[in-house]
Amino acid sequence: MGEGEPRDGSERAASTGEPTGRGSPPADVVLPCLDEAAALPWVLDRIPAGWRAIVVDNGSTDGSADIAARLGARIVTETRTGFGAACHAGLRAADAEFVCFCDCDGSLDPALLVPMVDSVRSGAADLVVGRRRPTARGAWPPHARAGNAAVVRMLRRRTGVRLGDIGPLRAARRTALLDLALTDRRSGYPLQMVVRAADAGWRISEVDVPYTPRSGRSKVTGTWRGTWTAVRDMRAVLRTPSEGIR
Ligand SMILES: Nc1nc2c(ncn2[C@@H]2O[C@H](COP(=O)(O)OP(=O)(O)OP(=O)(O)O)[C@@H](O)[C@H]2O)c(=O)[nH]1
Ligand SMILES: [Mg+2]
Repeated sequence: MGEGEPRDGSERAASTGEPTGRGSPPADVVLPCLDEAAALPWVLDRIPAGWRAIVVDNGSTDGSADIAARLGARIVTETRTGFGAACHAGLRAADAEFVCFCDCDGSLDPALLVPMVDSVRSGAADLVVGRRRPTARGAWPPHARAGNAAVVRMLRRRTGVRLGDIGPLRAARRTALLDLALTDRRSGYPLQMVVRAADAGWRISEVDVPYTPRSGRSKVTGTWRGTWTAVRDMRAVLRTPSEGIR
């Protein structure tokens, strides 16, 4: 399958198994969404049974919010642009004991969140992060991987936490996440979550997750400029001393 080529739901489902959340505690899945009409049907179909999808519409002009509402998601509208603004609006709207985050572009399978939430529930970890493992060329362009690797090295120097990826697929307890009082509203949001969690003594664990080519148009990592902006946002997070961000 080539880069950017749309995949249909059956192919993705075959690669990762059927969605299942039965037997797991209900969780809310926050899905930041900026023009993801092409990906929404597959993404929402993969939300584990009994869980709630919270699609945070961040100024979409392609009808994403209507599509998501028709497919049964809760819609939250966030007018402030930025990945972090969308994620945080979703976190604030959530009310389940466990909150997950997942990109809404079809690159990550929300069904993979079930064991991640189980790990938090069992007390094995406070934050579980999916380490992206690309399944095809083009899923994760080399410049984006290089930027991510640099950020991971800086994270380790800053906190001692060893992660292979600042991945967007995550699970944690809702109240604990709110207590982190995250302030970044751009691309630094996922990194700030890890930094503050580390500073607060959370146990952070990582699991491998398949990363497939996104559906629709790339907004960040598909371009050098987008990647550079993301790395700049993340460096700003790492430069902020712990006392200054509490
Ligand atoms: N970049 C960006 N993404 C947003 C925003 N608001 C919501 N999103 C969503 O956040 C998720 C992650 O953004 P992506 O565009 O996939 O960013 P990425 O995965 O780093 O890079 P690409 O997939 O290559 O574009 C997607 O579901 C977007 O639709 C925003 O203001 N900026
Ligand atoms: Mg993406």
